This record gives sequence, C-alpha cells and structure tokens, in this order.
Amino acid sequence: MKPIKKTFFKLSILFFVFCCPALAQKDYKLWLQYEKKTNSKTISDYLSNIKGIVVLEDTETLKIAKNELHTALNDMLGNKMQAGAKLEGNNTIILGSKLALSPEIQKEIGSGFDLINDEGFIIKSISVSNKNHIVITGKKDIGVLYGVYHFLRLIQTNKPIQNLNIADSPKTNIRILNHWDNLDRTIERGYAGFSLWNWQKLPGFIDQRYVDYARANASIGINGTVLTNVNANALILTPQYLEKVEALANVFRPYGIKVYLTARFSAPIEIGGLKTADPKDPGVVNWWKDKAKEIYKRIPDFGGFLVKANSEGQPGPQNYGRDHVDGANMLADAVAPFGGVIMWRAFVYSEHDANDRAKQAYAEFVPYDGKFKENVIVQVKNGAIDFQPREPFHPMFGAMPKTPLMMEFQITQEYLGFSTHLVFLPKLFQEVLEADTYQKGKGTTVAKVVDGSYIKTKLTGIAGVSNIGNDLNWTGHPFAQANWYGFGRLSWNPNLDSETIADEWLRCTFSNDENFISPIKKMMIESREAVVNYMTPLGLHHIMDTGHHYGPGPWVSNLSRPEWNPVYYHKADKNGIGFDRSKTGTNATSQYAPEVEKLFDNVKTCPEKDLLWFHHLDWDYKLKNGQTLWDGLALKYQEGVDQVKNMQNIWNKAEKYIDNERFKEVQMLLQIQYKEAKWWRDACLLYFQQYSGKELPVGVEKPAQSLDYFKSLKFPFAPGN
Ligand code: BDP
Repeated sequence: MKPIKKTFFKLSILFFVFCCPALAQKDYKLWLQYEKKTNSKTISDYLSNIKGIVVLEDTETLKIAKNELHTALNDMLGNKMQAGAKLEGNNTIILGSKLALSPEIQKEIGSGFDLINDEGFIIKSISVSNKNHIVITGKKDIGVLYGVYHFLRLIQTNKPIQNLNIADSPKTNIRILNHWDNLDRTIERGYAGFSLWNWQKLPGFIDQRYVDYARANASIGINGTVLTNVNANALILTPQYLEKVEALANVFRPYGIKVYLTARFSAPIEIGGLKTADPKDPGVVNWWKDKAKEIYKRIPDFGGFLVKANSEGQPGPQNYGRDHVDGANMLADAVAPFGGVIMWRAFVYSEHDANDRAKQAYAEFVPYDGKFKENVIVQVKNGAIDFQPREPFHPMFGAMPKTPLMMEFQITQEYLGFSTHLVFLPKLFQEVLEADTYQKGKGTTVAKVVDGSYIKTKLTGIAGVSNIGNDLNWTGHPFAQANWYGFGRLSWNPNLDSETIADEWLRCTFSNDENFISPIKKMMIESREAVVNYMTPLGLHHIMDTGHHYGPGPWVSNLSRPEWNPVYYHKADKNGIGFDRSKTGTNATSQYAPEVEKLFDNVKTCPEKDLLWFHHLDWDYKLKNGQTLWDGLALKYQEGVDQVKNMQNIWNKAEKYIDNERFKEVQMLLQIQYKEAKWWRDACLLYFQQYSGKELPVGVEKPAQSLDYFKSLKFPFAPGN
C-alpha cells in the first residue's frame, strides 16, 4: 500500500472506531434492541390506537417501567405515545400494582391475582367505560416491571398482542448471578474483560453500566447478584467496601435485584482481630451477628451470603473440628433477624479422600439432610465433577428431600472454549433440569427438585456463574449473551424449552426474519453437542489442559493432587478407556435412585453419551451402531469438527440479515473455534492412540501435527486463571 493510501486507510479505521459508536452499541444493547423493523404491521396498527401510558403509582420501579415502555414503544413503532396520559377518555396502557388499581379495573382482572406470587405479573386487555386498555399489573411494583418486559418481548418477537390475558410468576425465589469477581477487578474464569465493579471509584462514581446491568437482568427476571468471588476476600466485609456495596445495592434495588456477598469463613480473624473463626466460639458468633447488623443498617434488603467452605483450600468449619451444618447455621442465625439467606456450596472434595471425586460431595452432605436452618439453601453444581461440557446430573438432587437445594450452573465457559466458542448453554441446562431423579417415582425431575414443586421448601433458587465483564459487548462472544439471557429465562421457569429461548433471543437481538431465524436457531441448538463431540465425546470429562483449562491436556499427570490430573478421569490404558463408576468400580452409580442406578450401572442400558463417565471399556467394545469404541470415539471427534464447519457455513449465509459488525465478529470467532476443534480432535486422538494402538478409521482427518507438538503448547497468560 502506498504511504498516502495507508494513512487514509488508518484514518478511516480511526473514524470508524471513534465516530460510529452507534454500531458498537448494538452489541452493548444485548437483547433489548428496540428496532422499528422488528414488529409487524398488525402490532403497530393495534398499538396506534393506544394513546398513552397511565402510571398509577409513584415508585422508582414504576418510573423505570414507564420509561422502558415509553422509549421502547416509540422506538419500535415510531409512535408519539404520551408517557403521562390520563385514564379518562383514552385507550391506554395502565401500569400499577394491585392496590393502586381502581375497583373497576380490579373487577376486570377478576381472580387473576390468585394465579400469581409476589413477583408475578398479569397483562390483560380490558374495556372500561367503552375504552380499551391494556393493564400490566402485579401484587407488587416489581411484577409490573417484569410484566412490561414480557409485553415488550411479545412485540419484539412479533407475537399477537390483541386480547391479552397472561398471568405468569417466577417458579423459583432466588434467581441469581454469581460473579467470581475479585477486588482487583480480575475475574476468576472470566473471559469478557475485567469486573464491572469499579471498586476504586465507588461509591462516588456510579457507572452507567451498573444501571444497564440491572436493567438487562430485570428484563429476564434475575433478582439477585453475588458481587464477589466464591474464593472470597474478607476485605469486602470492611466498612470501606460495604459503603461501595451499598452504592451498588441502591442502583439495583428498583430493578428488583438484591445484593449478596461471599463470606470468607476466616473473616473474624482476618478483619475482626479474633484468634479463631470456630463457629461454636461465642466471640465468633457475635462477630458475625454484629457484621450482619452493620450490613443491614446500610442495605436493609441485603440478600445474604454465599459460602465456599472447606473446598479447594478455602477456610471453613472443619478447620475447627466442626461441620458444614455448624458453619451454615451459625451464619444463618446472624442474618435471620433481617430476612437474610445463606447459600452454602456443596462443591467439596478432598485430596485426602481416596474416594472417587464424583462421590465426595454426596457422601459429605447427604447425612446432613434436614439439619440446616430454614434460611439455608445448599447450592449444588449441576454435575458431580465440575461444569463439564456434559455431566450426568448431580446425585445430590435426588437425595436430600428435607433440604432446599439450589442449582449452580456455570454460564462462563471455563471448560467450554472460553468466550471464543459459540456454545448455546440453555441446551445443557435443559438436559440437566429435565433429568429424572426418580426420587419420588418417575417424573421427579431435577427441575421439580429445584423449583420446590416436589417438596415444598421455603427457599428455591438457581444460580449461574456469570460470564459478564467490561467488554463492550458484556460477554466476549456475541452469542454468549444468549447464555446470560437463557440462564435468566430458565431461572424464572426451569421448564422452558431451550429452543423457545433461542428463538426469543435471536428475535430480540437480531431480526425476526424467518430466513435468518430458522437456520441460526438450528445452529445454536446443535452447538452444544458439537462442543461435546470435539472435546469430550461419549462421557469423557476433565481432560482439559491443567489450571487454565484452555485446550486439550489428556496427558497431564504430574499435578500434586491426583484428581487434578486428566489421566485420573479418562483412565486410558492398553485395555481401554473410561472411569468405572459402576458396581465393579467405585460404585458411584449407587448414589442415584434405584431406577437411575440400574440404568447407569449396566453398560447395555447406560446412555452412550455418558458411557465413559460410568464405564471403563475395551477399545474393541461394540457401540450400538456397530462401531468399535475406538472408531466411534474417533468419529465423534471428527463429527464435532464437521459440526463447527457446518456452523460456519450457516453463519456465512446470515450476512445479509444483520449488521456487519456482529456478523464479522461471529465469523472470526467461528474460524477460531474451527481451528481449536481440530486441535482438540488431533491432540486427543493422537494421545489415546498410543493406548489403543489402532489406526484412525476412514473419515477421520489425519492430524497435521505430532503429539509432542500439542504437548509442547503452553499458555502462561490464558485468561481467567
Ligand atoms: C472450579 C474452578 C475454580 C472455582 C471452583 C469453584 O476451576 O476456579 O473456584 O470451581 O466452583 O470450576 O469453587
């Protein structure tokens, strides 16, 4: 390029970057893009009769609801709708909670309020004095806000809005993001930049991002956020930081979002100057009581604490010869007078326990069933190991009928290619939620255990380890926004179908054009199986490279703790591959209800997707399709790579339907994903081939590099570690 041309080129890039924020904002706006073209003529015709919005109460939450509705409708419909219309003489949209409704309107709603809980909403088309109105109401103002977002989603996704009669409520109480954010703003397992929480500038400076974050969460029904990492720092509990937490809580409150913190169990020593953190020590008990008082004085609706104790080196009650119940109940007593909750994590395993790691949490927690205080909920990861591309559901979900159990999903893609791989996680979440625990006979699904429909518990909840950072687009990958969105929707209703979620998200985020929606939705739905295939097919797990978990590392065997080594999980040798968790092995299958145990224990009935999770099998073992295990495994790896290629082809055809910026971003990311899928396939197959001693079957591409080459790859600065 000639110098002058080069300068011009550079200048135009600069112009593009700095003078076209509107383009970049598309990413930033998430699924809340209120675009004119997204809705059909019928909707506009119908709404054009509506002359204004009537707000019946003066609360912060209703102000937000009104502004959201007003801006969105004007943007989408080009309407000149009045924001502060009067009820008389007009067709309007009425916003107000139950108590603010006139008797006439209450009569129109009829028994609707019996159908919803405190956070639920009703959207109803009514007619009062010959005028047609749409009323959006709830028992509390937060229900109205949720109703507004639901109503807007109907318009965004081109759903009919005539004769509305909708009543909906969240199925769980605690719908919460877990931020693994450190006070220095790094994020453990975060792949979308640094933490949103700018502790240094808080409380004086309120970043607009805090507001936008709250708004995005409210729009999908999320009502809680744990601001800090489970590997906790006690400093967050000092006045210096609590003042900052208070500022955030004030921003989030009108959006229905409560703030929670992680409690470092040894905080009484570290910041309290005590000699011990023993939960039975009166000084410690009082310290936590005072701490709770101090927090609630600042933040009256503080949610409570999330605790990781005696896990991966974190302090806990066991350091003092006490147990999880002692620790959790002591904290529960401290927050109980203020309505606070303790979310006690069950993610425990020990290097001193020679037992199969997959069995340890169950073994440690199930004996405590029924022993926790009312305001304790035990937070259990979806599977017994650790957020793998696929895991059978955690056996604890079918085993503690007297204890509220909360689901913990990971939205950030620690083991699923970071924010570079397109993987639609609601598909994974749905698979777990639909799994049948058989705890109380057929149909006791994990969703039913979690949403309290199987045993009535005071507390129910779903947590998601956040994938949000300060990247312009929040989540690193434009499609990772769908995982945040989908998590929220599923925490509201764990029975939602992931395809419905993908459909909604695509329409709200990109376009309603069927030519775009149908192939891209298919691509999203298949993306989960693709990642399983190119990383850990047939039940393999935890064979990622060590520490950072980026890329394959099935060969890793030199770490001090046995269960941190991938070789512990795949157990490949000359005789075959897989972890025998059946009766002939560690008998982990016995932790499930008899029906499930039987299914997993017998190699003939064990679903092939979980085969090597539960069984160690001969390389020549015959799969259901007649292939040998070795051939089948190799072909699955290849299938995963082919699926990514196919995703690329599908995406390339989407160019004309969406903005160039997001199109290009996804295109580049898919190219990286394709390259890395091949890396996974080649590295794993070359490694396992040393044991199988067999040729790659026809149809599997030959690796381009040697095993030594793959082993030599090092990533000292892999993010999130
Ligand atoms: C593992 C992560 C680690 C977390 C831990 C946890 O590698 O960073 O601290 O889980 O959930 O997945 O506590």
